[in-house]
Amino acid sequence: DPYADDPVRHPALKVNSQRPFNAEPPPELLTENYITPNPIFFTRNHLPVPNLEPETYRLHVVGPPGCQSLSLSLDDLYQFPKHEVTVTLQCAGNRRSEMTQFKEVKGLEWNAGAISTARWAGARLCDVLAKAGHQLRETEAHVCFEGLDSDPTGTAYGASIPLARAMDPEAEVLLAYEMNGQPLPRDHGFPVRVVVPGVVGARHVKWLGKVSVEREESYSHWQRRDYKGFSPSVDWDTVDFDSAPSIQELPVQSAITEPKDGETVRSGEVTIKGYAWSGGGRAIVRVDVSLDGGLTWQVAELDGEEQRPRKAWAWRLWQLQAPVPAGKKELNIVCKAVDDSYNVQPDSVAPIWNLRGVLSNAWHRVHVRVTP
Ligand code: MTE
Ligand code: MO
Repeated sequence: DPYADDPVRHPALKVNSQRPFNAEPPPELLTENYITPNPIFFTRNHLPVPNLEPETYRLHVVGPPGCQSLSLSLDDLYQFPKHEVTVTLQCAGNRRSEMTQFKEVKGLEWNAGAISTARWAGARLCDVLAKAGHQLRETEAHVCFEGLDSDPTGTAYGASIPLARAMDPEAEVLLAYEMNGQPLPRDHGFPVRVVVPGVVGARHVKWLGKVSVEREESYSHWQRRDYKGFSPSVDWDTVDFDSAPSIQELPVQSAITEPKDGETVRSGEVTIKGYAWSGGGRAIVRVDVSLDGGLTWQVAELDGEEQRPRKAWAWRLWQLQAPVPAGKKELNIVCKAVDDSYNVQPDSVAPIWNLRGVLSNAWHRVHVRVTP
């Protein structure tokens, strides 16, 4: 059993798949803290968790011809200026189960918990690439990452991001060795992972073994044959993965974490809580909440840290306390967020449904009963 050596996990996690391990925190725990505690941070593994020795760990940095190749130990990485940043990581498949309800898709049945926030620390990728003598600023180049996790044929997890993002100090791409002040937990990439603020989780390669600058995107299955969006009309017979760009920045997203779907709330006043986030550093400027399925709206209060323009890498938590309209027996609670480009969420799944169930960001809906 290649999974026999996987780490022990927190019992509160809702498990979607045991081998490989995929799990999300329950909604009410997800928004209990602005920073998600490490033990309940959602986990998305495609393969068994490697068991790496910090003493012998080496990161291979391979530049284009003319550049130096580096083999960096953990101590070597600690010599670079330590950079810290709070970043929300979201899987492209977050909220996939809502797409499934509309029409079958292929993928893990994530609810709204395939998203979490941590304070990450490590070396900036641009500093490490500069050390390798890397001065290219070609718009066509890519930085490819390879994990040290692999399948029985020896194929490793891999992904890439455009070189321009990697080289931009303002993009704050990290080779992270700390998560919330602790060494990375094994499930989250010990000893080193990539953190790409504002970009889909799939590019945040864990158990990082190799970084290389290439003319082409990563040839990994997960870069080329997965994590892409398609029209609702595309099915498994007609899909052409080469025709769509790889997902990088994610669209605006929000979800309700309290109350839960199917719950009973007391008449009088109801407290509604949730999260909102957008990709590419776009800040959340507003969250609208409806108690009547979207007929009328109220503006929620945004909690959490104030966001820097163009560098809003982390989510906002939000809440709304609202009187329950007299005589109501049930509430259809809906939320939708607006980012600082005035991007909005689509009102329903149908127009954004896709065969892989990614980019699921329709208005989030929760139905509750009211006790008289
Ligand atoms: N990196 C490696 N090496 N192997 C993986 O399976 N999964 C990716 C990414 N990095 C993965 C990986 C995906 S799809 C996501 S959403 C994030 O890691 C999840 O990170 P987390 O488990 O720390 O939440
Ligand atoms: Mo993911």
